[in-house]
Amino acid sequence: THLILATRNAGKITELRAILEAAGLDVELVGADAYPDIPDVKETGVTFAENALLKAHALAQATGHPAVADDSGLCVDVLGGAPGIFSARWSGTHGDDRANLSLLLAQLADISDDHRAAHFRCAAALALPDGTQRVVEGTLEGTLRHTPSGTGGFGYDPVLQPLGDTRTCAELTPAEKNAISHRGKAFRALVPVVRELLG
Ligand code: ITT
Repeated sequence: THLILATRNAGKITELRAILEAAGLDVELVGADAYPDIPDVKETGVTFAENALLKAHALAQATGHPAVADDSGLCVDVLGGAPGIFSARWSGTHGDDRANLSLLLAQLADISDDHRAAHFRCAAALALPDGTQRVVEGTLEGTLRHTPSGTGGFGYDPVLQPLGDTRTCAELTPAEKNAISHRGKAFRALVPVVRELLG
């Protein structure tokens, strides 16, 4: 089966390939970049799940192949859950990880260590060309550092320190991150759904 990863985020694609291949899915994974003529869907949902379903459904309809999508972000307690679904465009420029991270750290400059709880959240959606849709979620709880550390991963990884660890997500190996991450949890939960619906 041809399974399309409905994302143009390179960091996500790397992680999703590793997570889905480790789960032993017998599918050919093709990134959305293989379909450059299909315009990006507007993320008009108000939840991670809605946006993940929008992305997966749009690509499944446009290509005629089953598609999986990820909608994810960082939710900071003291900011009432922001940036949340706006994580990729928090600074105003979509996908500018450095600018997004700098703005967030500036906004949290006066917040002490005791009040820097945050979590990553990921919604993983599967959509079939016949309109069938499924979505599951995963989270990774942690605290936010005052300064970035590490070069792995992407996005806000250099500042999120998972509960129970002394390193940031950007200091974990890819396998260590996938084992505990919001994305790893969500997509491992999606695998049996993919098996059930695609065989
Ligand atoms: P696609 O819509 O093409 O998948 P995107 O980057 O626009 O790509 P999202 O709207 O889901 O995707 O935004 C995800 C953002 O959340 C991402 O740009 C990061 O800033 C942040 N994020 C999500 N998962 C993360 C992770 O594992 N580590 C660090 N930051 C993460």
